[in-house]
Amino acid sequence: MKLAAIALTFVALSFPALSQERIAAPEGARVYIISPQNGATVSSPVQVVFGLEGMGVAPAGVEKEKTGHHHLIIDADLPSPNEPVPSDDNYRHFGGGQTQTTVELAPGSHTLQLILGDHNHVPHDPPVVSEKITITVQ
Ligand SMILES: [Cu+2]
Repeated sequence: MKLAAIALTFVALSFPALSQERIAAPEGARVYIISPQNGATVSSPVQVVFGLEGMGVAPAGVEKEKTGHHHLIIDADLPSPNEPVPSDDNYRHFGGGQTQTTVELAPGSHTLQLILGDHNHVPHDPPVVSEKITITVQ
């Protein structure tokens, strides 16, 4: 039993992402969508501009205090804060440190939300997330 606990501790220390270790977000850190505005009617492709206050942007893989990189959540809910943000059409990573993007969206209603991730793509503690906005693509 004790040996198993030691082994588990070793695994957790060896793989920080698996131990669900989360980096503290600085007080007052805020991420927000500068554009488009909530409720806007736009045409595709849609330019989405990311805003960040109280923290800096660093590329994925670069461990630097009070930084992170953007993830754009399209038509989906917030991911688990305890693991790396998923990577698919609904959860897009901007690990190069980008602060804007252009997305192709089908006509209709869509939601957009930002969540910051650390060098391991894991959300901070507490998670730095934007308001979820709804736009209409014509
Ligand atoms: Cu990421």
